[in-house]
Amino acid sequence: GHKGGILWLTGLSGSGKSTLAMGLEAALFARGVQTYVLDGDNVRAGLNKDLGFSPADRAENIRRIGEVANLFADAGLVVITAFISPYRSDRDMVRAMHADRFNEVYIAATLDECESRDPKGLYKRARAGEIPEFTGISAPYEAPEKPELLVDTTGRAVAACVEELADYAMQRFVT
Ligand code: GGZ
Repeated sequence: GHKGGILWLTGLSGSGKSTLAMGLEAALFARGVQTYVLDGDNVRAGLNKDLGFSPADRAENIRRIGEVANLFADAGLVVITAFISPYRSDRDMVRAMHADRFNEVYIAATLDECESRDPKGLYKRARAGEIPEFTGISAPYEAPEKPELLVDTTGRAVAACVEELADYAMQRFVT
């Protein structure tokens, strides 16, 4: 069996968080681990649709996601969250909420790399001044100092990154 827990992915827009979260969910499903993915599509569109991207709104976004992750982890699931969560203080707040079941996972890619990927054209729009407070351009990203896991996605296949994540999750949550 396995216990509940949280894999808290953090990284720039375009770093690969959502792609890796979905790949990891499939990889863990194949290994009999029950997961739930929280990302912008299911959280910012609903529960948090009243929130924008000011520092205060991001803090509240992260706080609520932390609480929801707590509930799913209580139910025994491995929760995978995929939010930029750019502020160290917000991530530390969630860590304090969960103590030992919180795992900070830094999905690392340089700003140059993320900007060249630009899958939704957001960096281009941010550079043009059309998106205020855009992380990496006009708002900060505070990289983790001591993440439980660092996955470097630059120049690596998605499958290789997913394997690294799945191996970590297996040793961390499977009993
Ligand atoms: C950063 C923004 C912004 C601003 C809209 N800054 O690449 P995406 O599009 O699909 O993912 C980004 C997502 C970030 O939401 P999070 O909830 O992960 O952010 S945080 O943890 O900081 O609260 C991006 C889009 O929303 N987006 N405006 N100004 N990303």
